[in-house]
Order: sequence, then C-alpha cells, then structure tokens
Amino acid sequence: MSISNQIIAMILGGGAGSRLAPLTSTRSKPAVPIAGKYRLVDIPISNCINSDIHRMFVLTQFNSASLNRHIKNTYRFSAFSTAFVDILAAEQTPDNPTWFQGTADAVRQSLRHLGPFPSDYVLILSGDQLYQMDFNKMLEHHKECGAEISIATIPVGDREAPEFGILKTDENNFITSFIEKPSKDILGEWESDTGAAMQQKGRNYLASMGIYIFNRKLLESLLLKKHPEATDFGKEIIPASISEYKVTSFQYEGYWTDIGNIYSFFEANLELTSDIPEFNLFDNTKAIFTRPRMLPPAKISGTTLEKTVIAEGCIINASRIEHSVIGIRSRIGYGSTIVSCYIMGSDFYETIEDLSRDQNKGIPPIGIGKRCYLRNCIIDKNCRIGDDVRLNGGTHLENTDHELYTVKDGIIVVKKGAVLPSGFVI
Ligand code: ADQ
Ligand code: ADP
Repeated sequence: MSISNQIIAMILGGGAGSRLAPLTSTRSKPAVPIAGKYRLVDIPISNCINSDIHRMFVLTQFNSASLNRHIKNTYRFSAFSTAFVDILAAEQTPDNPTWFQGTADAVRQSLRHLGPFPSDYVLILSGDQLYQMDFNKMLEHHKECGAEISIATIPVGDREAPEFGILKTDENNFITSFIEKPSKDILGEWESDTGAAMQQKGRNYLASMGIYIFNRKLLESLLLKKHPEATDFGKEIIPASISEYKVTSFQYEGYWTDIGNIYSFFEANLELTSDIPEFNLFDNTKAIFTRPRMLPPAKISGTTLEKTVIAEGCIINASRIEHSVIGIRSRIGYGSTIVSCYIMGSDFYETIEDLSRDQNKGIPPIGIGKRCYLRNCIIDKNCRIGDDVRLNGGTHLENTDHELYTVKDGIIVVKKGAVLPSGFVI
C-alpha cells in the first residue's frame, strides 16, 4: 500500500497566536507570510507532499479569509486522486462551546472529521517550524521498531533545552522518560548520548520536535477514552504514554527551527539571505509550494544589494538593501536604505488613479518612500511608508505596542496596512 493511503496528517495551525502578534491580529497563524512569498502553512504542507502524504487537515483557532483563500487557490489536486488539504477551525458544537484548549484538544475535536478517511497512522505536525523532512523515513522507522507512538527528536544545547520537551531513550531508541520544558537547574539529569558530532557542538539533549506519528486506533483511544480531559500532547498525553506504550524516538539531524515568536520568526527569515542558507529553497527535490501568482519579474535600479532575497513583482529604486528579505510586489523609493529587514510586500498594485487619489489625500502610496532608513524591522503587508521615514530598530528600544507598530525584542513590527507619514521616526 502506498504511504498516501496509510497516513493522514494533522497540522496544528496555532493557538491564540499571541506570540506572533501583531502579525496574527488580522489573520490566523498558518496564513502569516514568510520568506517573501510563502505562508507558514506551506512548510508542513510541502513536507507532506514531498513525502507523498496527500491527505491533510489544518487545525486552526479561527478560519481567516486569507487562510481559506490561500489553501483553496494553492492546493488543488486531481479529481482522480484522494488528496486534500482541509481547514478545520475550532467550532462551537452543543457539547463543546469553546475553542481548542490545546494541541491534544484540537486533535480530539477534529477526530470526527477523520472518520470517512481510512488510515493506520496519524502524523501530527506543528505549524510554526522551518525544516525539510522526509516523513516516509520516520514512518518506516516507526513500523520497523513496532512502535505505537513515534516522536521526531533533535539534539539541542543547554540554551534551547528548557523551551522543549526533553527525553531519554534506551539503546533501541525507545523513550524511557520525558519532561516538558525542564527548568535550567535540573537539566543536568537529562543529558543523552546524542553522538560524537552533536556532542562536539554542545548539543547534549534530545528534544521533541513536536512531530508525532500515532497508531490511529491508539490515538483515538487515548484522546477519547483514556484521557478525555487532557488538553496537551507535550504536557499530558506524551508523558502519560511513555511507560505504557512503545514510544520511540526518530532522531533527525537536519536544519529545524521553531518560529513561534517574533524574534525567531525574524531570524529565520533573515537566515535565508546567508551564502548557503540552512533552509534550502533551491532544492529540486524538496520544493516549497505556494500560490502561483503570475507576477512580473522584479525591476531594480540604482540599488546596491548585499545578501538580499527579492521576491517577484517588486519595483526597487533604493540606494542600498542589505541582509533583508523583500516580499512580493514591494515598492521601495529612491535614496532609501534597508538593513536587516523583512518587508512582506503587498497584496496588490495601486493603479494610476489610486496613486493620484493618494496624492490628493496626502497619504503615501503603498510601499516605502524616498530617503527612508529602516533597520531591524518587519513591515507587514500593504503598509504605506512616506518619505524620510526613519525606523531604527535594535535592543535600545523597549517593548511597546502602538497603534501603528509594535516593538518586540528590539524588532519594530509595522502593522498590516499601517500608514506612516513622511518624516515619521522611531
Ligand atoms: P510548544 O511549541 O510550546 O511545544 P504548543 O504551544 O502546544 O507547544 O504548540 C505546538 C503546535 O501546536 C504549534 O504549532 C502551535 O501553534 C500549535 N497549537 C497550539 N495550541 C493550539 C490549538 N489550541 N489549536 C491548534 N493548534 C495549536 C511543543 C511540544 C514540545 C516540543 C515543541 C517543539 O509540546 O514537547 O519540544 O513543541 O517545538
Ligand atoms: P494577508 O496576507 O494579510 O493574510 P489576504 O490574503 O487577506 O492578506 O489578502 C490577500 C488578497 O487580498 C489577495 O488575494 C489580493 O488579491 C487581495 N486584495 C486585497 N486588497 C485588494 C485590493 N485593494 N485590490 C485588489 N486585491 C486586493
């Protein structure tokens, strides 16, 4: 039987999304734009497609118009295949008046939608991670070991370990103990033999990647019968299962990063500008899929570009752009300098009439004006930034939330559609 008939993927699209606010204030987390032209949800979906897993549910707290449009316009499969990507938003039912209370609750409430689709296994994925992984290998390992639950794991160092579920295994890779987000003072007890190469890098702890394969029958019985009140995999279901079931670790050593907060989201985007980015968008065999938009090629004039990724459809006249990701349809005016920024771009071009109306009303056109200086910023979509605007992000700024922008960990996030008048300074 081909893998696509054996397994169904459930992609955890996000809780309240507060850690990525304000990017999530008008859209659900899976719809947040990354890398200039993709959405967060494209990463797990592409990993599934590249692993021949073609039946996917995206679990989200709210079903934003932009997520729907993106999924509907992007993931169309042949009428002769069984493939689908369906969005399941938290819904009120007579016996369940609330939102998803956590990851396990989200999967529990969505189980009934799996009913008509036969499968032996369920693959559970996080929606906010950047990585390229072949889930086939994980499934093969799961079957070979006779496991009932498999957890993908990655060696991490002591700085990151307290942010993850940390586990220990026996010599056959079966998990013997698990602790969700251990505090620093007890970390010492959780060291593992991660192999010489990883130990040399100081990566002595085996972290759960939040990627699980469950035998479907077991998953159903755990969530519906054994632990009907449990809300979370990491805090409840996994620790309770270790001693009762065969839970195995599938160790992965490629690039993987969690992009759940503004700082890690910003870093992961800018990392794409490295000479050889760890997340490889230029791989023939592991394409990241997204909506085809038929945009014109980018048009650039008079700009010195240094370590910069530019998406399609941009019109750029800036003086200098450095260490930045410039998203679709971005327009950047003469004399501007952009350093360490992620500019998401815009959803549409303004027409000549729009532009003259903007001018009459005294509002800047969509894009970035002339002689601006932007450093350490994320500029959400459709922003209008006037001329001579100076946004100098960095750790000298305190965290704040303003009507037009937010500062988090030194990064200025200009909110979607914000209008920053000429001369605006942060
Ligand atoms: P966290 O990432 O802290 O740890 P959690 O916040 O539960 O766990 O999120 C897991 C995924 O589920 C994320 O993609 C999140 O957006 C999504 N999610 C959270 N609540 C949701 C909800 N109510 N509805 C839908 N989706 C929701 C987990 C594990 C750790 C592991 C790390 C690895 O618990 O053991 O180390 O992932 O990143
Ligand atoms: P977000 O990236 O913030 O989630 P959406 O996906 O909701 O944004 O919006 C993107 C869509 O909005 C695109 O499909 C684009 O066609 C459409 N759009 C928005 N505003 C306009 C406009 N004024 N003119 C044309 N298209 C627009």
